[in-house]
Formats: sequence, structure tokens, C-alpha cells
Amino acid sequence: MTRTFLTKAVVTASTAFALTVLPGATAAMCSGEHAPYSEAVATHGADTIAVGELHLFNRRALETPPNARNAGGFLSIYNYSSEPDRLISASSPIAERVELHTMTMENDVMRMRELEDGIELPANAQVDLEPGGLHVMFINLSQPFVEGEEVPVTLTFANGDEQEIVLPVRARTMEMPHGEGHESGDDHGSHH
Ligand SMILES: [Cu+2]
Repeated sequence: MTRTFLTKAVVTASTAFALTVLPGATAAMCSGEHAPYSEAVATHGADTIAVGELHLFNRRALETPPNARNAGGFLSIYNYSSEPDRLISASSPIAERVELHTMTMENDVMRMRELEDGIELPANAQVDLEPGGLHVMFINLSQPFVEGEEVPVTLTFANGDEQEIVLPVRARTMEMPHGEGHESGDDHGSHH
């Protein structure tokens, strides 16, 4: 009888212990799911910018010739949210306007097209804006992109977030030449 009682007491104690531990464990799991900023930095690099649950990284633009009218901007966006989002517009003080573009192959020719509904950012996924694909298009530049300088651009998302970021300008030799069409303002202008 005494032993039974002791066993029960032990069970009760361990149950109580488990109950007090569980809420803490649950909280730890939640913070992990939401990928804290420190984790984003570790994953995507020290220049990561967190906008809510969107993480912006690998930001860059490519230098342009002095007389360039248009230029592309690039970055990667990881949407850590369980809800999809959308990059709906962009603007910059050094371009007359900024559009969101995609590049596709049509009859062996790369063509740019404006995405009027913006760029979809699926839940828990990464979208890369890069030469030859999705990009931010700066139209009618007021100044060329110079290596080592930074291009300011404000991004607006469907969830209401708006964020000004800069795109560090890199030398053209550092990326594949697919983005070449960006300098020929004549080519691009013909689509509009
Ligand atoms: Cu473009």
C-alpha cells in the first residue's frame, strides 16, 4: 500500500513536471518556425534586410554606360510567412519610373515584359530576381549606375509593407551577360 502510494506520487510529480516544461518547449518551436533575424543573417548573409517575414538579400545592380537610359536591379526574396505575398511596385529617385519585369525566350530572342500584377512571392519560398529572368527595371535614368555606388529603390508589397533599400552597383564582368539588353534603351523602349 505504501509502495503504491509512492509510485503514484512519483507519477503525479513527473506529470506536473511535464506540464510545466511543455509550454516552454512549444514557445521554442514557434520562434524557430518564424526564422528569427539572426537565423536569416546566417542563412542569407550579413546584408540581409528583414521586412516583416520577407527577407531581402543578394541585392545588386550592374554598372551601366554613361549614356544608359535603362538598367536592371536584382535581389533575392525569401518569404518565411505561411501566406503568399507579392512585390507589387517599385520606385526610385534616380529613375523616371521603375517597373517589375520578366525576361522570356521568344523565337530565340530574349524579350522583356512588364508584370503588371507584380512578382508573386509564394509562402515559405525564395524568389530570385537575376539577370536573364525577373528583375526590377529602372527606366529613364537620371544618372548612370557606377560601380561601388548604391542605387536607392523603394519596394512595395501587397501586405502593405514598403521598404527603401539600396542595390550596390557591381562591375558588369561579375555576372553573366544576359542582362545586356538593359543598356540598350532603344530595344527596351520598343516594348512600351
Ligand atoms: Cu526590363
